Amino acid sequence: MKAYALFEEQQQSRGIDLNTVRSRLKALQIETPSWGYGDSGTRFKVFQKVGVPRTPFEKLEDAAQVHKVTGACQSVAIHIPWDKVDDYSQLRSHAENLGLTIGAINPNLFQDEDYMLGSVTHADVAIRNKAIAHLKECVDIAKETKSTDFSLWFADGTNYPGQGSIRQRKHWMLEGLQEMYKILDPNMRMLIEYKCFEPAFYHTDIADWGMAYNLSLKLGEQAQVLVDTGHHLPGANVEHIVSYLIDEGRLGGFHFNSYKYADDDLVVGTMNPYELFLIFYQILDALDSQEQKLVDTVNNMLYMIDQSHNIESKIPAMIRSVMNVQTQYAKALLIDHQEVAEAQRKGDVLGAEDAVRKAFEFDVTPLLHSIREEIGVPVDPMKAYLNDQYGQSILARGKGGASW
Ligand code: LRH
Ligand code: MN
Ligand code: MN
Repeated sequence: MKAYALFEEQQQSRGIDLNTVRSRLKALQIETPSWGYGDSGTRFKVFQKVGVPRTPFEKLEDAAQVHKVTGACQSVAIHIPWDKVDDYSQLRSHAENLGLTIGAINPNLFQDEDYMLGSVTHADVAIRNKAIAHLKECVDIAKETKSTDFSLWFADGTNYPGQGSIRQRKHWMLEGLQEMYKILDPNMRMLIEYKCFEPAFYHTDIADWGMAYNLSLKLGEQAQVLVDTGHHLPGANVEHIVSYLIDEGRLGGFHFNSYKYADDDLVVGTMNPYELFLIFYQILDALDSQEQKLVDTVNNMLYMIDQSHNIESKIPAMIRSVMNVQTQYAKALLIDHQEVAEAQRKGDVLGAEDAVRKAFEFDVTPLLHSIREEIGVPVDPMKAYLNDQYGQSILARGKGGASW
Protein backbone atom coordinates (compact mmCIF):
# COMPACT_ATOMS: atom_id res chain seq x y z
CA MET A 1 0.00 0.00 0.00
CA LYS A 2 2.92 2.28 0.72
CA ALA A 3 4.06 1.72 -2.83
CA TYR A 4 0.66 2.75 -4.18
CA ALA A 5 0.59 5.86 -1.97
CA LEU A 6 3.93 6.91 -3.47
CA PHE A 7 2.72 6.15 -6.98
CA GLU A 8 -0.45 8.15 -6.36
CA GLU A 9 1.51 11.12 -5.12
CA GLN A 10 3.90 10.92 -8.06
CA GLN A 11 1.10 10.81 -10.65
CA GLN A 12 -1.14 13.35 -8.98
CA SER A 13 1.73 15.82 -8.91
CA ARG A 14 1.89 15.41 -12.71
CA GLY A 15 -1.82 16.16 -12.93
CA ILE A 16 -2.82 12.63 -13.95
CA ASP A 17 -6.44 11.82 -13.13
CA LEU A 18 -6.09 8.48 -11.40
CA ASN A 19 -9.82 7.88 -11.25
CA THR A 20 -9.95 7.74 -15.04
CA VAL A 21 -6.78 5.66 -15.17
CA ARG A 22 -8.21 3.17 -12.69
CA SER A 23 -11.60 2.84 -14.31
CA ARG A 24 -10.08 2.33 -17.76
CA LEU A 25 -7.66 -0.25 -16.46
CA LYS A 26 -10.43 -2.12 -14.68
CA ALA A 27 -12.51 -2.16 -17.85
CA LEU A 28 -9.77 -3.72 -20.02
CA GLN A 29 -10.95 -7.12 -21.21
CA ILE A 30 -8.69 -9.39 -23.23
CA GLU A 31 -10.08 -12.32 -25.17
CA THR A 32 -7.97 -15.47 -25.15
CA PRO A 33 -7.87 -17.96 -28.04
CA SER A 34 -8.94 -21.58 -27.61
CA TRP A 35 -6.00 -22.66 -29.78
CA GLY A 36 -3.49 -21.13 -27.37
CA TYR A 37 -4.45 -23.82 -24.85
CA GLY A 38 -3.93 -26.72 -27.23
CA ASP A 39 -0.75 -28.12 -28.73
CA SER A 40 0.33 -25.69 -31.40
CA GLY A 41 3.55 -24.39 -32.79
CA THR A 42 5.66 -24.18 -35.87
CA ARG A 43 5.53 -25.97 -39.19
CA PHE A 44 8.61 -27.94 -38.15
CA LYS A 45 7.23 -29.59 -35.04
CA VAL A 46 4.28 -29.41 -32.72
CA PHE A 47 5.40 -30.82 -29.36
CA GLN A 48 2.88 -32.88 -27.47
CA LYS A 49 2.57 -31.74 -23.89
CA VAL A 50 1.11 -33.58 -20.93
CA GLY A 51 -2.12 -32.07 -19.61
CA VAL A 52 -3.26 -30.35 -22.77
CA PRO A 53 -7.06 -30.11 -23.20
CA ARG A 54 -8.54 -32.95 -25.23
CA THR A 55 -11.74 -31.20 -26.23
CA PRO A 56 -13.07 -27.68 -26.80
CA PHE A 57 -14.84 -28.06 -23.45
CA GLU A 58 -11.53 -28.62 -21.68
CA LYS A 59 -9.99 -25.66 -23.51
CA LEU A 60 -12.70 -23.50 -21.94
CA GLU A 61 -11.91 -24.98 -18.53
CA ASP A 62 -8.29 -23.89 -18.93
CA ALA A 63 -9.38 -20.47 -20.15
CA ALA A 64 -11.52 -20.14 -17.01
CA GLN A 65 -8.35 -20.46 -14.94
CA VAL A 66 -6.84 -17.49 -16.73
CA HIS A 67 -9.99 -15.49 -16.06
CA LYS A 68 -10.03 -16.61 -12.43
CA VAL A 69 -6.59 -15.18 -11.66
CA THR A 70 -6.76 -12.09 -13.88
CA GLY A 71 -10.45 -11.14 -13.85
CA ALA A 72 -9.82 -9.77 -17.35
CA CYS A 73 -10.43 -12.63 -19.75
CA GLN A 74 -14.09 -13.45 -19.81
CA SER A 75 -14.38 -14.34 -23.47
CA VAL A 76 -12.71 -17.03 -25.50
CA ALA A 77 -12.30 -17.05 -29.28
CA ILE A 78 -12.93 -20.32 -31.07
CA HIS A 79 -11.63 -21.69 -34.36
CA ILE A 80 -13.85 -23.86 -36.55
CA PRO A 81 -13.25 -26.79 -37.16
CA TRP A 82 -10.54 -26.96 -34.47
CA ASP A 83 -13.36 -26.44 -31.95
CA LYS A 84 -16.03 -28.37 -33.78
CA VAL A 85 -18.68 -29.88 -31.49
CA ASP A 86 -22.04 -31.48 -32.16
CA ASP A 87 -23.98 -28.96 -30.16
CA TYR A 88 -22.72 -25.38 -29.94
CA SER A 89 -25.36 -24.29 -27.47
CA GLN A 90 -23.90 -26.91 -25.14
CA LEU A 91 -20.46 -25.33 -25.63
CA ARG A 92 -22.01 -21.96 -24.82
CA SER A 93 -23.65 -23.23 -21.63
CA HIS A 94 -20.38 -24.86 -20.61
CA ALA A 95 -18.70 -21.47 -21.06
CA GLU A 96 -21.44 -19.73 -19.12
CA ASN A 97 -21.19 -22.21 -16.25
CA LEU A 98 -17.50 -21.38 -16.07
CA GLY A 99 -18.26 -17.65 -15.99
CA LEU A 100 -17.12 -17.23 -19.60
CA THR A 101 -18.59 -16.24 -22.94
CA ILE A 102 -17.68 -17.45 -26.43
CA GLY A 103 -16.03 -14.61 -28.31
CA ALA A 104 -14.96 -14.27 -31.92
CA ILE A 105 -15.55 -17.14 -34.29
CA ASN A 106 -12.57 -17.85 -36.54
CA PRO A 107 -13.49 -19.75 -39.69
CA ASN A 108 -10.66 -22.01 -40.74
CA LEU A 109 -10.14 -22.03 -44.49
CA PHE A 110 -6.57 -23.24 -44.55
CA GLN A 111 -6.36 -26.83 -43.46
CA ASP A 112 -8.58 -28.65 -45.87
CA GLU A 113 -6.86 -30.50 -48.74
CA ASP A 114 -9.17 -28.70 -51.14
CA TYR A 115 -7.74 -25.33 -50.20
CA MET A 116 -4.17 -25.92 -51.37
CA LEU A 117 -4.58 -23.36 -54.16
CA GLY A 118 -7.00 -21.11 -52.34
CA SER A 119 -10.38 -21.09 -50.61
CA VAL A 120 -12.68 -18.21 -51.56
CA THR A 121 -10.17 -17.30 -54.27
CA HIS A 122 -9.77 -20.79 -55.71
CA ALA A 123 -10.11 -20.99 -59.51
CA ASP A 124 -12.62 -23.85 -59.14
CA VAL A 125 -16.11 -22.56 -58.39
CA ALA A 126 -16.98 -25.71 -56.44
CA ILE A 127 -14.17 -25.03 -53.98
CA ARG A 128 -15.07 -21.35 -53.73
CA ASN A 129 -18.61 -22.38 -52.89
CA LYS A 130 -17.40 -24.85 -50.30
CA ALA A 131 -15.38 -22.06 -48.65
CA ILE A 132 -18.38 -19.71 -48.71
CA ALA A 133 -20.54 -22.44 -47.18
CA HIS A 134 -18.04 -22.69 -44.31
CA LEU A 135 -18.20 -18.93 -43.75
CA LYS A 136 -21.98 -19.15 -43.62
CA GLU A 137 -21.84 -22.16 -41.30
CA CYS A 138 -19.79 -19.97 -38.93
CA VAL A 139 -22.60 -17.39 -38.90
CA ASP A 140 -24.99 -20.16 -37.81
CA ILE A 141 -22.55 -21.26 -35.12
CA ALA A 142 -22.29 -17.66 -33.88
CA LYS A 143 -26.04 -17.59 -33.41
CA GLU A 144 -25.82 -20.63 -31.16
CA THR A 145 -22.82 -19.45 -29.21
CA LYS A 146 -24.20 -15.88 -29.00
CA SER A 147 -21.04 -14.56 -30.62
CA THR A 148 -21.17 -11.38 -32.63
CA ASP A 149 -17.73 -11.19 -34.22
CA PHE A 150 -15.84 -13.11 -36.87
CA SER A 151 -12.08 -12.95 -37.26
CA LEU A 152 -11.45 -13.66 -40.90
CA TRP A 153 -8.01 -14.68 -41.99
CA PHE A 154 -7.34 -16.27 -45.36
CA ALA A 155 -4.20 -18.18 -46.21
CA ASP A 156 -5.13 -17.55 -49.84
CA GLY A 157 -2.28 -16.51 -52.06
CA THR A 158 0.23 -17.82 -54.58
CA ASN A 159 3.82 -18.99 -54.45
CA TYR A 160 4.90 -18.08 -57.97
CA PRO A 161 4.31 -15.29 -60.49
CA GLY A 162 1.60 -16.30 -62.88
CA GLN A 163 0.22 -19.03 -60.61
CA GLY A 164 -3.07 -17.17 -60.30
CA SER A 165 -4.70 -14.04 -61.60
CA ILE A 166 -4.23 -11.47 -58.86
CA ARG A 167 -7.11 -9.34 -60.13
CA GLN A 168 -9.49 -12.24 -60.58
CA ARG A 169 -8.72 -13.49 -57.10
CA LYS A 170 -9.33 -9.98 -55.74
CA HIS A 171 -12.85 -10.13 -57.19
CA TRP A 172 -13.49 -13.63 -55.85
CA MET A 173 -12.37 -12.53 -52.37
CA LEU A 174 -14.86 -9.67 -52.35
CA GLU A 175 -17.64 -11.86 -53.73
CA GLY A 176 -17.03 -14.53 -51.09
CA LEU A 177 -17.05 -12.01 -48.28
CA GLN A 178 -20.21 -10.40 -49.65
CA GLU A 179 -22.01 -13.75 -49.47
CA MET A 180 -21.20 -13.91 -45.78
CA TYR A 181 -21.96 -10.25 -45.14
CA LYS A 182 -25.47 -10.65 -46.56
CA ILE A 183 -26.53 -13.10 -43.86
CA LEU A 184 -25.08 -11.27 -40.82
CA ASP A 185 -27.41 -10.25 -38.03
CA PRO A 186 -27.39 -6.47 -37.53
CA ASN A 187 -25.25 -6.79 -34.38
CA MET A 188 -22.59 -8.95 -36.07
CA ARG A 189 -19.24 -7.80 -37.38
CA MET A 190 -16.71 -9.17 -39.82
CA LEU A 191 -13.16 -8.38 -38.75
CA ILE A 192 -10.87 -8.73 -41.73
CA GLU A 193 -7.35 -9.80 -40.96
CA TYR A 194 -4.38 -9.24 -43.23
CA LYS A 195 -0.92 -10.77 -43.32
CA CYS A 196 2.06 -9.81 -45.45
CA PHE A 197 3.05 -13.38 -46.30
CA GLU A 198 2.91 -17.00 -45.14
CA PRO A 199 1.86 -19.62 -46.01
CA ALA A 200 1.81 -18.04 -49.48
CA PHE A 201 5.26 -16.80 -50.33
CA TYR A 202 4.74 -14.75 -53.49
CA HIS A 203 1.47 -12.88 -53.10
CA THR A 204 -1.20 -13.02 -50.41
CA ASP A 205 -4.73 -12.02 -51.40
CA ILE A 206 -5.20 -9.80 -48.33
CA ALA A 207 -1.61 -8.76 -47.72
CA ASP A 208 -1.92 -5.51 -45.82
CA TRP A 209 -4.23 -3.15 -43.96
CA GLY A 210 -5.04 -1.18 -47.10
CA MET A 211 -6.49 -4.23 -48.82
CA ALA A 212 -8.45 -5.20 -45.72
CA TYR A 213 -9.69 -1.62 -45.37
CA ASN A 214 -10.76 -1.48 -48.99
CA LEU A 215 -12.72 -4.70 -48.57
CA SER A 216 -14.39 -3.38 -45.43
CA LEU A 217 -15.47 -0.22 -47.26
CA LYS A 218 -16.95 -2.25 -50.09
CA LEU A 219 -18.75 -4.60 -47.73
CA GLY A 220 -20.32 -2.02 -45.43
CA GLU A 221 -20.43 -0.72 -41.87
CA GLN A 222 -20.41 -4.19 -40.33
CA ALA A 223 -16.97 -4.93 -41.73
CA GLN A 224 -13.82 -3.65 -40.09
CA VAL A 225 -10.10 -4.36 -40.10
CA LEU A 226 -8.36 -6.61 -37.60
CA VAL A 227 -4.74 -5.82 -36.80
CA ASP A 228 -2.71 -8.89 -35.89
CA THR A 229 0.49 -7.40 -34.49
CA GLY A 230 2.58 -10.25 -35.92
CA HIS A 231 1.44 -9.81 -39.50
CA HIS A 232 3.61 -6.92 -40.63
CA LEU A 233 6.89 -6.66 -42.42
CA PRO A 234 9.74 -5.77 -40.07
CA GLY A 235 9.91 -2.02 -39.56
CA ALA A 236 6.21 -1.41 -40.24
CA ASN A 237 4.78 1.37 -38.08
CA VAL A 238 1.86 -0.56 -36.60
CA GLU A 239 0.70 2.30 -34.37
CA HIS A 240 0.36 4.51 -37.44
CA ILE A 241 -1.92 1.91 -39.04
CA VAL A 242 -3.89 1.73 -35.80
CA SER A 243 -4.35 5.48 -35.61
CA TYR A 244 -5.32 5.75 -39.28
CA LEU A 245 -7.92 3.00 -39.06
CA ILE A 246 -9.43 4.38 -35.87
CA ASP A 247 -9.77 7.75 -37.53
CA GLU A 248 -11.62 6.07 -40.41
CA GLY A 249 -13.87 4.23 -37.93
CA ARG A 250 -12.68 0.91 -39.32
CA LEU A 251 -10.50 -0.64 -36.67
CA GLY A 252 -12.41 -3.59 -35.23
CA GLY A 253 -9.79 -5.10 -32.99
CA PHE A 254 -6.47 -6.77 -32.44
CA HIS A 255 -4.76 -10.08 -32.40
CA PHE A 256 -1.94 -9.55 -29.93
CA ASN A 257 1.29 -11.52 -30.05
CA SER A 258 4.89 -10.59 -30.66
CA TYR A 259 7.52 -11.53 -33.19
CA LYS A 260 11.16 -11.03 -33.92
CA TYR A 261 11.43 -12.01 -37.59
CA ALA A 262 7.99 -12.98 -38.91
CA ASP A 263 4.63 -14.19 -37.60
CA ASP A 264 5.83 -16.56 -34.90
CA ASP A 265 3.09 -15.97 -32.32
CA LEU A 266 5.35 -15.35 -29.34
CA VAL A 267 4.00 -14.03 -26.06
CA VAL A 268 2.81 -10.46 -26.54
CA GLY A 269 5.06 -7.81 -25.05
CA THR A 270 8.16 -10.00 -24.88
CA MET A 271 9.92 -8.65 -27.98
CA ASN A 272 8.59 -5.15 -28.47
CA PRO A 273 6.84 -3.78 -25.38
CA TYR A 274 7.37 -0.20 -26.56
CA GLU A 275 5.39 -0.89 -29.74
CA LEU A 276 2.50 -2.20 -27.68
CA PHE A 277 2.68 0.88 -25.47
CA LEU A 278 2.65 3.13 -28.56
CA ILE A 279 -0.38 1.27 -29.96
CA PHE A 280 -2.21 2.04 -26.72
CA TYR A 281 -1.01 5.63 -26.92
CA GLN A 282 -2.78 6.01 -30.27
CA ILE A 283 -5.91 4.35 -28.95
CA LEU A 284 -6.04 6.58 -25.88
CA ASP A 285 -5.27 9.66 -27.92
CA ALA A 286 -8.36 8.90 -30.03
CA LEU A 287 -10.44 8.25 -26.91
CA ASP A 288 -9.39 11.54 -25.37
CA SER A 289 -10.23 13.44 -28.55
CA GLN A 290 -13.86 13.15 -27.35
CA GLU A 291 -14.97 12.96 -30.97
CA GLN A 292 -17.96 10.64 -30.82
CA LYS A 293 -17.03 8.62 -33.88
CA LEU A 294 -13.55 7.91 -32.56
CA VAL A 295 -14.78 7.17 -29.05
CA ASP A 296 -17.34 4.69 -30.40
CA THR A 297 -14.74 2.99 -32.58
CA VAL A 298 -12.35 2.60 -29.67
CA ASN A 299 -15.04 1.41 -27.28
CA ASN A 300 -16.14 -1.30 -29.70
CA MET A 301 -12.66 -2.63 -30.42
CA LEU A 302 -11.80 -6.16 -29.36
CA TYR A 303 -8.49 -7.00 -27.75
CA MET A 304 -7.71 -10.59 -28.50
CA ILE A 305 -4.62 -12.68 -28.01
CA ASP A 306 -3.60 -14.87 -30.94
CA GLN A 307 -0.67 -17.03 -29.96
CA SER A 308 0.56 -20.54 -30.34
CA HIS A 309 2.48 -21.94 -27.40
CA ASN A 310 4.88 -24.58 -28.60
CA ILE A 311 7.64 -24.83 -26.00
CA GLU A 312 6.08 -22.88 -23.13
CA SER A 313 3.41 -24.01 -20.64
CA LYS A 314 0.16 -22.91 -22.13
CA ILE A 315 -1.91 -21.54 -19.24
CA PRO A 316 1.04 -19.64 -17.70
CA ALA A 317 1.92 -18.31 -21.18
CA MET A 318 -1.59 -16.92 -21.46
CA ILE A 319 -1.44 -15.37 -18.00
CA ARG A 320 1.92 -13.77 -18.84
CA SER A 321 0.42 -12.41 -22.08
CA VAL A 322 -2.52 -10.83 -20.29
CA MET A 323 -0.26 -9.29 -17.66
CA ASN A 324 2.04 -7.87 -20.33
CA VAL A 325 -0.89 -6.24 -22.11
CA GLN A 326 -2.16 -4.80 -18.83
CA THR A 327 1.29 -3.40 -18.03
CA GLN A 328 1.65 -1.56 -21.32
CA TYR A 329 -1.92 -0.31 -21.20
CA ALA A 330 -1.35 0.98 -17.66
CA LYS A 331 1.80 2.81 -18.77
CA ALA A 332 0.04 4.37 -21.75
CA LEU A 333 -2.70 5.60 -19.40
CA LEU A 334 -0.05 7.75 -17.72
CA ILE A 335 0.65 9.82 -20.84
CA ASP A 336 -0.28 13.43 -20.27
CA HIS A 337 -1.99 14.24 -23.58
CA GLN A 338 -2.11 17.94 -22.77
CA GLU A 339 1.63 18.00 -22.27
CA VAL A 340 2.09 16.29 -25.63
CA ALA A 341 -0.30 18.73 -27.33
CA GLU A 342 1.46 21.70 -25.82
CA ALA A 343 4.86 20.48 -27.02
CA GLN A 344 3.39 19.82 -30.48
CA ARG A 345 1.99 23.33 -30.59
CA LYS A 346 5.37 24.80 -29.75
CA GLY A 347 7.15 22.59 -32.24
CA ASP A 348 9.11 21.12 -29.33
CA VAL A 349 10.16 17.81 -30.84
CA LEU A 350 12.13 16.51 -27.89
CA GLY A 351 9.54 17.75 -25.41
CA ALA A 352 6.77 15.86 -27.23
CA GLU A 353 8.82 12.68 -27.40
CA ASP A 354 9.65 13.04 -23.72
CA ALA A 355 6.00 13.51 -22.76
CA VAL A 356 5.18 10.17 -24.38
CA ARG A 357 8.25 8.16 -23.41
CA LYS A 358 8.36 9.12 -19.77
CA ALA A 359 5.02 7.40 -19.19
CA PHE A 360 6.65 4.18 -20.40
CA GLU A 361 9.37 4.54 -17.82
CA PHE A 362 7.12 4.58 -14.74
CA ASP A 363 6.80 1.44 -12.67
CA VAL A 364 3.10 0.58 -12.81
CA THR A 365 3.34 -2.45 -10.51
CA PRO A 366 1.75 -0.64 -7.52
CA LEU A 367 -1.13 0.48 -9.74
CA LEU A 368 -1.74 -3.01 -11.13
CA HIS A 369 -1.58 -4.55 -7.66
CA SER A 370 -4.02 -2.02 -6.32
CA ILE A 371 -6.48 -2.61 -9.19
CA ARG A 372 -6.28 -6.38 -8.73
CA GLU A 373 -6.95 -5.97 -5.02
CA GLU A 374 -9.96 -3.84 -5.82
CA ILE A 375 -11.48 -6.34 -8.24
CA GLY A 376 -10.68 -9.26 -5.95
CA VAL A 377 -8.09 -11.21 -7.95
CA PRO A 378 -4.58 -12.16 -6.78
CA VAL A 379 -2.05 -9.31 -7.01
CA ASP A 380 0.31 -11.74 -8.72
CA PRO A 381 -1.87 -13.85 -11.06
CA MET A 382 1.06 -15.95 -12.25
CA LYS A 383 2.17 -16.91 -8.76
CA ALA A 384 -1.43 -17.65 -7.77
CA TYR A 385 -1.87 -20.00 -10.73
CA LEU A 386 1.45 -21.76 -10.15
CA ASN A 387 0.55 -22.31 -6.50
CA ASP A 388 -2.86 -23.69 -7.39
CA GLN A 389 -3.62 -27.40 -7.73
CA TYR A 390 -5.22 -26.99 -11.16
CA GLY A 391 -1.94 -27.28 -13.06
CA GLN A 392 -1.27 -30.62 -11.33
CA SER A 393 -4.79 -31.93 -11.73
CA ILE A 394 -4.83 -31.56 -15.53
CA LEU A 395 -1.76 -33.76 -15.90
CA ALA A 396 -4.19 -36.67 -15.63
CA ARG A 397 -5.35 -35.80 -19.14
CA GLY A 398 -2.08 -37.26 -20.36
CA LYS A 399 -0.40 -36.52 -23.70
CA GLY A 400 -1.86 -36.13 -27.13
CA GLY A 401 -4.48 -33.47 -26.44
CA ALA A 402 -6.07 -31.16 -28.97
CA SER A 403 -3.73 -29.95 -31.67
CA TRP A 404 -4.27 -26.33 -32.76
C1 LRH B 1 -2.80 -16.49 -39.09
C2 LRH B 1 -3.50 -16.24 -37.79
C3 LRH B 1 -5.00 -16.17 -37.99
C4 LRH B 1 -5.35 -17.59 -37.67
C5 LRH B 1 -4.51 -17.80 -36.43
C6 LRH B 1 -4.41 -19.18 -35.92
O1 LRH B 1 -1.43 -16.36 -39.00
O2 LRH B 1 -3.02 -15.09 -37.18
O3 LRH B 1 -5.60 -15.28 -37.11
O4 LRH B 1 -6.69 -17.80 -37.52
O5 LRH B 1 -3.27 -17.29 -36.87
MN1 MN C 1 -4.29 -13.68 -36.13
MN1 MN D 1 -0.84 -15.02 -37.33
